[in-house]
Amino acid sequence: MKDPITVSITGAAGQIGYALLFRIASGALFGPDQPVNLRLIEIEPGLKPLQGVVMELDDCAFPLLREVVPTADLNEGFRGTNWALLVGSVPRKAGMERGDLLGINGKIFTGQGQAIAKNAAADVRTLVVGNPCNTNALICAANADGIPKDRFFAMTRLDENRAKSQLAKKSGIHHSQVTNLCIWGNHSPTMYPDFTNTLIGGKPATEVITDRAWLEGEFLTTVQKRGAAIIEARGLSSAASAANAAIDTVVSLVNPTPAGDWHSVAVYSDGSYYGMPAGIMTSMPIRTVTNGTWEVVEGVPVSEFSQGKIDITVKELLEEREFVKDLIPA
Ligand code: NAX
Repeated sequence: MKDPITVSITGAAGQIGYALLFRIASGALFGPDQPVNLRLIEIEPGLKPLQGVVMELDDCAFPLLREVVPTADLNEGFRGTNWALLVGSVPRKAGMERGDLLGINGKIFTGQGQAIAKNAAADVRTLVVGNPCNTNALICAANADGIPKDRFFAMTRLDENRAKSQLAKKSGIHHSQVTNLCIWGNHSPTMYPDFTNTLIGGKPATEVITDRAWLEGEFLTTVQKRGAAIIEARGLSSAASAANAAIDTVVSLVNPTPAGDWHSVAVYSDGSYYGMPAGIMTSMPIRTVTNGTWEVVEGVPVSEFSQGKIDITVKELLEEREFVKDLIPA
């Protein structure tokens, strides 16, 4: 039997947590022969509901699940962890400005970055889901002394999956046939789902769907506003699809990417790709080479239309960084 992989999850008693833990425990991240330990992190008021979730995990008797540690202590929560999934954060409330939210949540990620650096396994990788996830990931990486920046990620996979599903519906071709779809920039309504390089059944999406006005209009806004549409319909924000996207992200980062394709995840920009400024976490086309090594896919054509959209989302990332500059050590 293999040694277990330890996964830490913050916000474990929240709705994404509830959709995520049981899939991880049943082998969705690392496969059917890989045992896992779960370290479940909550704030004090979340510990009681978390206790109930742990009871349910017990009651599943998952063959792959080894140790489960519920805790509000960050040192204990990140001890020996191989994958930190940072889901917990404070939701935006009425009357709260974007800057307020960035400030409140930003502070969470300074402490978590420090605790990861102090306690995690040498190979730790961190995926931030809690919003605003790109900038939270930037703060976390900046405060995790000694951990290379290329081990931090922020989730834009839900946007990629949403975009693929919309293109599949419009074209009548199954979503498994939609490839090469990159989300550029921020996980926010400014993100840009790049249909110009997407393939549907191996053909350019722009040849399969000839309604350019739909691609540049309704398609983009549907994907960008999908989160709000789900809240409107369900009365709650996306949870199962967000958990699924977190799983897809990790699976895509531990397994080599199929030849010619790429996947979307926000990574730390060092300024060398696609004119992205250095020092932001921005979504780009990523290819996993081996478990632990990934690269930005170079040479993806960026049309004038695409560049205009990328500029908007990058501007927003720079503004977010400015809001939280006090939380980013030089
Ligand atoms: P919930 O409010 O259901 O759960 C959040 C949980 O986090 C709560 O149990 C809370 O007690 C806990 N928490 C708060 N602060 C914490 C801290 N400092 N340490 C540990 N736990 C803490 O929210 P949920 O629907 O699960 O969403 C979680 C986050 O994911 C939100 O920030 C949300 O905006 C974000 N999302 C990100 C998405 C993405 O694509 N990147 C999509 C889905 C989702 O909107």
